[in-house]
Amino acid sequence: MKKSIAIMAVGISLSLFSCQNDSPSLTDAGLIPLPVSVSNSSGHFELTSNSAIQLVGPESDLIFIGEYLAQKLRPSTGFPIQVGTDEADIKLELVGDGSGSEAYELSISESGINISAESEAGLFYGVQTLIQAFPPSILESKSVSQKWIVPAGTITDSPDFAYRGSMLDVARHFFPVEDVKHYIDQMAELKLNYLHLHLTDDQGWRIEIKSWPKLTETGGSTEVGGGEGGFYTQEQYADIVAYAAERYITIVPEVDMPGHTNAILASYGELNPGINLPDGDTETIVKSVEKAEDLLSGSNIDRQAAELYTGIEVGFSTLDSELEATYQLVEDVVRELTALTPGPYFHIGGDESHVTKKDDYIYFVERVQEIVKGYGKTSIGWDEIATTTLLPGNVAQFWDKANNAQMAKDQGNKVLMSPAKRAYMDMQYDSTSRIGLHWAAFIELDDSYNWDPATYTEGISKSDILGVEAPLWTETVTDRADIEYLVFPRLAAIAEVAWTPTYRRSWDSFASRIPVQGKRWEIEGIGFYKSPKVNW
Ligand code: TNX
Repeated sequence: MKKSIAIMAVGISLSLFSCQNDSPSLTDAGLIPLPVSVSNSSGHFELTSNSAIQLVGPESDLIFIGEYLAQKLRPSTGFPIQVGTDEADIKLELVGDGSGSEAYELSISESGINISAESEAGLFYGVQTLIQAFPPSILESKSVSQKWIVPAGTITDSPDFAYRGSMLDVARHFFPVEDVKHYIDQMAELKLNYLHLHLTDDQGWRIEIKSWPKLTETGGSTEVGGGEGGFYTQEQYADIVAYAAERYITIVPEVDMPGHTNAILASYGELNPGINLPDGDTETIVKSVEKAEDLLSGSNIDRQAAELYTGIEVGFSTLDSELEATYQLVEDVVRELTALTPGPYFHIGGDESHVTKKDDYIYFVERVQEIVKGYGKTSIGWDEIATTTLLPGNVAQFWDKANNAQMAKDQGNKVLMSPAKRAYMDMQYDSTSRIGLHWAAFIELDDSYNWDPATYTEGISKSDILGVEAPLWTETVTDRADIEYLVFPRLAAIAEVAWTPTYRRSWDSFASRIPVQGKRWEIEGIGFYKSPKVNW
């Protein structure tokens, strides 16, 4: 007992010492997500005007990472920070053939900094940690006169989950390419590696499909609230994919179907099984279910284009699963979109198809999985798809029903964890939040942090889980400021849930580190929500 008190006293005095000292320790640097292991040593590294970055490994592959780091360091320090193969005080080393894991090691001493990894992604994550180990002012865009010190120590780190994602709904409100790139930049700083783009919904179709041009001409022409909407040309989409890939982020495109398809039905009346818009009262959905069922059971459907929809009801639309033309559309869309998408996944939606009859839903989802497989991709779908027979390797994204996650597991398929009560960033923080919905919960910062994917849902354990994804639905989100208000700081919490092993995580630790991240966001001009749970 006495001994442990003595050890605690030494610990407290050491940490007081390190806080009061000019050069704080690595453990105080506000690293987010928290690395697996951080050990302090004495002293520090100082960046000077002679500092440079040495690439060890195939230069053509590493030059982007080296330049990325240099571009972060140059403006605030005013130092030239050359990047090349010459011996230098900051060394980025790719070990082996580059095909290894996302792990990295970062060691900082008086004489230099060394980041080594067995993959480029690992090196990139090491670079992110190094940037965080500098004072936040390193991110200033104009030169600041101060000493640029990094505390000495060693970090070894690797992610807990392979899939660490976020979703941006560009269908309810459209966001221009620059906003998506800005979002990607922020994701990269948090070591997230998948961006799921929800490209289509009742209110808008946001990706050019050359063989079905009216999808964007008509279907892309509006958005929630009646604004002008918009869409990405295939070139713009390819540009987003490439920009993300440079930051080790893989794009997952989603075409939501068979529900959430009013924009298709408004563009091509010949595909419409008779869906009309909900009329806005509280019984809307029920009524449209009944109506669509009547129409779907009729043999002589008078197919007419649906009206464009700018409201926020869900569950009123469906593709006609008995119509061959439906699958021609799906096949063409999957072909054109997968050709632009190097990543392994294609998201087929599958949620809230309330007006699709059960048998039709099953037939449709099973057939669409085959189409996606035919183009070499793995399907992801919202958890409802687990009520169908899943192809091996396909993934159910848990958002609502534990039962569906269980059905995916029982079929031997993996689950992507996006529980609405924890991971939905469109939920309000509390009743005073200026935008957001609250059908699932109010989600304060500690709520988005304090959960464990491996124990959240009964029956689903760690080995059943592909990873974690935080979606931002945008019914109430109209611009970049709105995105930032809902996403930050919660995305940082989710990033740590996905990266840092549970035994290393605690709310108190996160709450002590997030104010440093807040400083970084302030410098970067990110308008984040100042949660009252944190002493900013
Ligand atoms: C449910 S989550 C939806 C979305 C809405 C969201 C709003 C899911 C698969 N479907 O269509 O935008 O709630 O929070």
